[in-house]
This record gives sequence, structure tokens and C-alpha cells, in this order.
Amino acid sequence: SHKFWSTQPVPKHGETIEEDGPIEPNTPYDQIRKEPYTLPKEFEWVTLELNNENELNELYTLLTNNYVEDDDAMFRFDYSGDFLKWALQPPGYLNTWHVGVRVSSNKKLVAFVSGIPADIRIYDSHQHLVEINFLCVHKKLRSKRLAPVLIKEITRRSHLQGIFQAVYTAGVVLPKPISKARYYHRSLNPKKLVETNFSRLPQNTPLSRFIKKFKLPAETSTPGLRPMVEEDVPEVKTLLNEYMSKFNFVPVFKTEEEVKHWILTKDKVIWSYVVEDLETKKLTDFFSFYFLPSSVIGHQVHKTINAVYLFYYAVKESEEKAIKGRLQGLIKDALILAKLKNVDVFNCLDLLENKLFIEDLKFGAGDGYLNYYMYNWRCRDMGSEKVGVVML
Ligand code: NHW
Ligand code: EN5
Repeated sequence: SHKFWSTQPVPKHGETIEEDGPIEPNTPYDQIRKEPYTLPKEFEWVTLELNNENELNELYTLLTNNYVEDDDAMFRFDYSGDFLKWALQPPGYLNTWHVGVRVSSNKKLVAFVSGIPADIRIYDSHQHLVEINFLCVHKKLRSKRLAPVLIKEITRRSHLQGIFQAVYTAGVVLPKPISKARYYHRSLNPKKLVETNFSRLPQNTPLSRFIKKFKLPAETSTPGLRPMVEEDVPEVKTLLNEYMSKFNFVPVFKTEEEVKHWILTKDKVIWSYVVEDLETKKLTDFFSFYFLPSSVIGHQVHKTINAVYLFYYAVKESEEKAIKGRLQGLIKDALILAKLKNVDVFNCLDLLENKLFIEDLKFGAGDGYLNYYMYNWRCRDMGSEKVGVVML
């Protein structure tokens, strides 16, 4: 099978790994193809300029109508324009990695793929690489082998920048995941979730009892919890990098600019909170969650579900056995804060130390999974509790 993926430097399914390292050597600059790959004749390549509001809107429209859906095609991700700018313009971003395909005759945007620069650690190896996301082909152009052309083109544009490894995630299984995580969902607005069939009312359960089960306190309870501000950036950077040392596959935040970009609150995009020790005034913990609504496909009343996803966090607790209680308290406060923002569902994956709170805080297993991949890197796979990379 895999007519395309079998030609790429990725491990084969069933392959056993002896030693970590690249699958193929870096291509010397003079041997990298300098012309874009050939598209079917009715299409042309474009580099999107997301600072241009019209082009940002074209991307928003393509994704809102054609991007990822659940397996039963009931919900589709609805990333906002502000969110896309945040996701695609981090420090050091390149316009040339915002790759679009237009119909030559009418200039309609019909496909896209993106890359952003990132630093990660996988086991003991630190890498500066590209994170690939937002691969999308218009519904009317599916199964015409456009995706492999987009992937080869973003690969070529990465090679031209001296980058030969990539990280990406997908719901689908390809050769070959380094880890597989599961989605979990915590109802904040059970009535709406039942009305949209996002969640099913369990047999013989009245709605009133279902609603009661998910009730939360009106206020948070962690002493010293407050919204993160710009002055917190240096301490959050240290907390996060230290906390990440527990895991095998993690982001490395090298500059304060990156932490400012990725963690600081941006309204309706990402919210972040810190815990300040009331005596020492030092930060002990933080957490963040991003806002990613989903369109409810073909519903008469409800057009969107307001969802947030747990993003990066750090817990400072020297006693390993006390982490569970500490983290549960923090995430319970995150649920309360999200509820106050009119969020319908709080989502997370079972990575980081999330298994410590998933059950007790009444998250339920979703029907979606997320597979983690690296391009041109061979390494041992790992359980999701060893993964620290959260992708948007
Ligand atoms: S995952 C979300 C991907 N997007 C969606 O699911 C949106 C809805 N679907 C679509 O738009 C996050 C289309 O169905 C897409 C495929 C475009 C997905 N990743 O054109 P054909 C990301 O963005 C393979 C990789 O006919 P199509 C991560 C498939 O296995 N490959 O299909 C993106 C087959 O190859 P095979 C995928 O349905 C990571 C071939 O595409 C894939 O019209 C990209 C069929 O192509 C997926 N999600 O379009 C890789 N889905 O060998 C980056 C299908 O099996 C690699 N395929 O025959 C690294 C590059 C940088 C390296 C730098 C050194
Ligand atoms: C790359 N950066 O499947 C992203 N979502 O569970 C691309 N299910 O929302 C990769 N089918 O389980 C994305 N409700 C891969 C994920 C694609 C989207 C996806 C799943 C994740 C999802 C919902 C709705 C299912 C609708 C029917 C779901 C059940 C929730 C319930 C709440 C109460 C307790 C039990 C569980």
C-alpha cells in the first residue's frame, strides 16, 4: 500500500529500532531541487502573506470548510484568524513555509500546508526542526494525490533552510508513529453537548442528573492563582523547561520571546495562569489552555461548540507523591476558569502527567486519537505519558 509514504524517509510499520538517528543523510545545498514541484496544470503555488487580512481570511475559509472532522463527520475544527496568526507566526517564522495552492484561472485557494521552526528534545537528542500542520486539500479535490505534492514541496522548502527533520501529528495512522495519545473530554455545558450529540446521555440517566454530575464550584481554590502577565515570562520559561525534563519528547523554549509568544494570554486564543507563592512571591506552577471551537455540521440550533484544549503547564512539587493532588487542584481551577468563559467542553490528551487527573476530574475518553510522528528520524516509540509536545 502506501504508494507515497513507502518512498519517504520514515520507519516502516513493524520495523524494530536499534539506534536513534537520521534515516537518510542531509542533502548538500547544491543538490537540493531549486524549482517547486510540478502541480497538475490547472493549479499554481502561492506563498500566503498572513499579515494581509484578505489572505488570512482565505486561509480561514479553506480550513473552516475543509479541515479535520471527527470520524462521523459531525464536528469540524474552526480555528479563528487570530489563532492561525498565533500558530503560524511564532518567533523566526518564514512566509515561505506558508504554502498555498490556487486554481490558476480564478485564484481560489484550494490547498495549504504549513511549517514553523521549533526546537525539541527527543530522548537525549536536541534538534532544530520544522513542525508541519494545517495540511488541507479542498473537499472537491480529494484523492487526486495532491497531498504528496504538498508534502514534497514543504520538505524541499525545509531542506533549502538546512532543516532535514520534522515533527507532525495526525488522527490517521501512517508509517510510523513514535507515540499514540487519546483525546479526553470534560463536559462544562452538558445540556448543549447532549443536544449536539457531542456526548450521549447514558442509558436511564435523566438530563438533570447528568448536569449535576458535571457541576463545578463558582470560584477557584488554589491560593495565589492569577492570570499570567508579561513580567512572569522569565520564571515561566524556567518552570516549563525544568518540568519538561521528566519526559522523552518535549519542546525546548530557548528564548523569552518564544515563551511570550506561545504562553502569554491572547484573548480568545490562549489563556494562561500562574501560581505565585504568597510568601516568597516566586512562581510555583502555571497552566494554559487554547481556544479551538468546532463547527457543528448541519445542526438546526447550535452552530459551534466552544472547546478549549489543555496546553503547556508545569507543577513544582518536590514530593513526587504530592504531585497528583497538586495537579488535580490546578486543573480543577482551569475547568472553573474555562466555564466562566462560556466554554462548553474542556479537552486534553493523555500525555504529560494528565493521567493523574483525567478520571478524578470526570474527563471521559473520546473516540479520537492523535499519532505523533517524526520525519527522517529513527527512534524507539514511547507511551503517551512520556510525550510533552502539544501541537495545535
Ligand atoms: S493532520 C490533519 C491533516 N488534514 C486533514 O485531515 C484535513 C482534512 N483532510 C484533507 O484535507 C495535521 C485531505 O484528506 C488530506 C489528504 C490533505 C489530509 N498526513 O492527496 P491524496 C497535519 O497537518 C497520505 C500525511 O490523494 P487526500 C500534519 C495518504 O496516506 N499524509 O489524499 C500533516 C496517501 O499516501 P499513501 C497523509 O485525502 C503532516 C496520500 O496522502 C495524511 O486528497 C504531513 C493520499 O494523498 C496526513 N494527515 O489529501 C506530513 N492524510 O502513501 C509531513 C493522508 O498512503 C512530513 N495522507 O498512498 C514532513 C515534511 C517536512 C519534512 C522536513 C525535513
Ligand atoms: C493535528 N494538530 O476525532 C490535529 N475528535 O475524541 C489533527 N470526539 O471530539 C488531528 N464521532 O468523543 C486531529 N465525544 C485528530 C482528532 C480529530 C477530531 C476528533 C474527537 C476526539 C472528538 C467527540 C465527539 C464524537 C462525535 C462522534 C467525543 C464524547 C465525549 C464524552 C463526554 C462525556 C464523557 C464521555 C465522553
